[in-house]
Amino acid sequence: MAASRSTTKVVVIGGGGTMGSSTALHLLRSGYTPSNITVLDTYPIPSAQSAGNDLNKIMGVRPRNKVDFQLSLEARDMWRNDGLFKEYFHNTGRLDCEGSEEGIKGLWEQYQSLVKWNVGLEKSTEWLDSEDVILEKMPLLKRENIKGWKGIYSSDGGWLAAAKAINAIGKYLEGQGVKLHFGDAGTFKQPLFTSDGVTCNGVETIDGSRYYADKVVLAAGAWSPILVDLEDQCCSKAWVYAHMKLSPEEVAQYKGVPVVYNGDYGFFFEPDENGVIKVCDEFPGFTRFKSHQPYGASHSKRISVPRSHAKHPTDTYPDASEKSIQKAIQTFLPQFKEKELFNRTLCWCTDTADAALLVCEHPKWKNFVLATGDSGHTFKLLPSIGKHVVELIEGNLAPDLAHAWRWRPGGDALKSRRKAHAKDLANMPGWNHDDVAGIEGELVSPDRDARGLETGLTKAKL
Ligand code: FSA
Repeated sequence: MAASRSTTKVVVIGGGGTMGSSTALHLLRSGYTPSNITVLDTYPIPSAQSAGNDLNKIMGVRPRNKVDFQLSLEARDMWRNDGLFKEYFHNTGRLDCEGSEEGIKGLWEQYQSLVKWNVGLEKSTEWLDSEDVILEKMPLLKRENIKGWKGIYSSDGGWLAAAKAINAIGKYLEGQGVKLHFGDAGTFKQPLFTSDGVTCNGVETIDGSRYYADKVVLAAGAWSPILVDLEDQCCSKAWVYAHMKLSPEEVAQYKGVPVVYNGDYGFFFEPDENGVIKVCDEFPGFTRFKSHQPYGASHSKRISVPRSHAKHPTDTYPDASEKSIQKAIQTFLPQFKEKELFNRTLCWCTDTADAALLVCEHPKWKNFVLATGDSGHTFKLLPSIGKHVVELIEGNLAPDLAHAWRWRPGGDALKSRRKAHAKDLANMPGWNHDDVAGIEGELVSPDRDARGLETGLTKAKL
């Protein structure tokens, strides 16, 4: 195995994002030769259009099954102990609360599933049965806003400095001599195949560059189902956030508070080193259905196409999101309800029907490996997920992981495990701030190549 690791060439598409950067890291750590690893991304690491390029993400063990459980513990261990990652884990604790009957029932089930494993979570996890005990954990909440709430407090949770952690991987990859290509030279156009037409041996990017390899990994997050036909197994959706800035006195008050989450309102994090708090609402996501033909599809189909905030920096989020973010602020942080919000942003993830990852070899294209289907909860696996992608590449992924992450068309990724269907951005006024002169996006009719992929101006703006 050692010899073949040193000679095997791997291309990672979307290597500037969460699953891609982790894959490149674990290839290096497994002994692959740096110059045999090629990372492609439209943007430098951390890719500006990756969901992982964010101020913070929630950390905490919230397994839905045994596979999730093992992965979460493995990742938690690396966030705590791995030299590359540990400075990005902020162990402030995590407070999940619910106020509705249904929400409390779900939370109680979650609590029971956490403590049943007998691996220490019963010590780090507390059931909070009243407003009083919730306020003990988070005295800055207002009693009148949390009437009837119950909660789970996880002392092992907190938040992850997401973009910084991916950036640390990027710097390491660069320092080790991994080949990095960004811009048009890093933007996927199509897989390349040997003369049998089914064995993938590389990738062509939109500038015409060709990168030949033994294995190709597609880890393009929300862009994955746009680039390659995934037979509707992934549905890309946007979630939103906004930032607010606290004064030094306010920062002093809020420093070190746990991440507070409520499924009916959203969540927020302690201020970062610049006094910035990120606030999110919680909802089933926004789709953006368009007619589009991913590589491998025989015709154009209706598919939710992400729109890169990086390429559309004047976009914000729908008017409806402003209302729900304000509602979250009034509930969690009422004293800040007059604060100016900035960096209102859409952030794209891709849901599978059962919210498990899609990490498998493409059933028709040998050596073309998928590492996608984040379903909104994969950032916490940044330190470790790439290890399992490498196991897949080497043909020794554990059977339970291989089963959970298998190619499995047929489910409803649009609904996924959400409470309701996602609304489409076409029906959500207020978010799209294209130049009215028609230079941007939708007003320009796209050039299309033979596969129907948008090319030229609008391709670059997907
Ligand atoms: O890891 C976690 O459970 C945090 S989820 C963060 C989030 O914004 C979700 O709240 C949202 O529903 C979507 O899945 C995107 O990620």
